[in-house]
Amino acid sequence: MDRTAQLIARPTQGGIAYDPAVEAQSLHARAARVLEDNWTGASTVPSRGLYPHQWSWDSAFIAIGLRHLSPLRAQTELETLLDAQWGDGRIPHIVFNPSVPLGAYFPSPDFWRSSTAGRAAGAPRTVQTSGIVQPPVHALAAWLVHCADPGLSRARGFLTRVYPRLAAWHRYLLHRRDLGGGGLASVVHPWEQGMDNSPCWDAPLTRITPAPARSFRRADLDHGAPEDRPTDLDYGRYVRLATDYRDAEYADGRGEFAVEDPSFNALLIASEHALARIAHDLGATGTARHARAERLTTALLDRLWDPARGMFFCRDVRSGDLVPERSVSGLIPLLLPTLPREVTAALVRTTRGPHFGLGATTRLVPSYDLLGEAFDPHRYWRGPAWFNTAWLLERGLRTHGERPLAEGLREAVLELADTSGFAEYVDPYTGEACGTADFGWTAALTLDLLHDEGLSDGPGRSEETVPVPCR
Ligand code: 9WN
Repeated sequence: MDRTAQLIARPTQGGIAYDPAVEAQSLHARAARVLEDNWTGASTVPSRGLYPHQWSWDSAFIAIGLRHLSPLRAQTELETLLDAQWGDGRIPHIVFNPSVPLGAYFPSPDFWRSSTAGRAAGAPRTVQTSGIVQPPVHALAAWLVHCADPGLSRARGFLTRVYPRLAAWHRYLLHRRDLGGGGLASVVHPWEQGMDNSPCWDAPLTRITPAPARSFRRADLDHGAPEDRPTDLDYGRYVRLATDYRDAEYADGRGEFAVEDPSFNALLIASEHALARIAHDLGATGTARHARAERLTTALLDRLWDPARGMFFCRDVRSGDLVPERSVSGLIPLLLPTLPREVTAALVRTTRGPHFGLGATTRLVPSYDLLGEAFDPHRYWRGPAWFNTAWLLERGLRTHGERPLAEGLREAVLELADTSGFAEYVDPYTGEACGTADFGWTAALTLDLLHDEGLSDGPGRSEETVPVPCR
């Protein structure tokens, strides 16, 4: 029996019969239990305590795992999120659950005031949301969810209903968020990129006057270890940026923080390829979308690639400079199928090299440079390893034919998800659990990798010409 089978259901003595009590303890069953416990009836919370609402990119990753348990629930997860989309196309980073007390998470709905401050941008009236966004993993997730059960998807008109919304979402990012004018989307808040406290934001954030500490109350410190969470100074800056954006009625282009990020844009490109496949499934050609994805890939290379350092970097749009911090974000474009061969080869070298140590010094790829001055193996996005970035890199390595490295990473994800109790993140060297336990995307992506065995890969696979398997 191979390792995956053991993790799905550990056999009793003799390896033939399955004891249900033992099976109930299997990694698969425990991951499914986390998703069941975090399900609220229409969507899944990242964590019952720390993050008790629906988060945008969490839901996309969660749907990718949920499709193996219930394709219907996975479709519903994405549909619930898309029901909260704004008229201008943005998908908000949080959809608030009205039955959760206001004090359970900060910033709460009364801070964002989406239905009033967001009116000009077309915020929905029936549901309260934040006004910022998160990385566009959604079209990729929608395609993978469709592939889990195309019959159910067609019977429910899933792709027909989500396609125009996803297209509007990409239009928003490509038109309203091209703040640098070079074709890439910018984030206007560190929370938008998803790696909140990354050292990449330190320099751009120095321009921001923090909101006074007494003007807000952090709820995150009630749950996480304070020494692992962002500092009060950083939080004051996050609050100031969000306040200013809200007070400008969420109009884009005026704020002092605007950054082009490699991972955010790589996910947009991957999702644009997925939208092309969705369009194709609905009877269109998808060619224009693949072409747009290629133009975006060229812009990503032109604006964010550094050949000397062998990885991508953020560009601070307000100063015009690249931010010289090495973040896992700069490796995630490996996900893209049509990068030049020398770029993918350099990315693989950097991933294995001293700054990230994959297959050498680290068990999972750290969120930030092991040799960077700001490295801290436990502080939020300043060194620990997250499971969603590992999943994206595993996919990228496999896309480019790096099978042994991909397999090693997959095995490490499964083992550390198991031993850490589906931790939010782990120490990249030791795998020690950090943050909250029973974290939604950790469980979901564990399930996905458990189901992933035996998928094809290969160098130079073109998503445009090869009939793409549903992955
Ligand atoms: C702010 C929910 C989210 C993730 C982010 C992660 C963290 C929120 C916070 O939790 O961000 O959005 O309060 O720190 O950084 O990636 O989506 O799991």
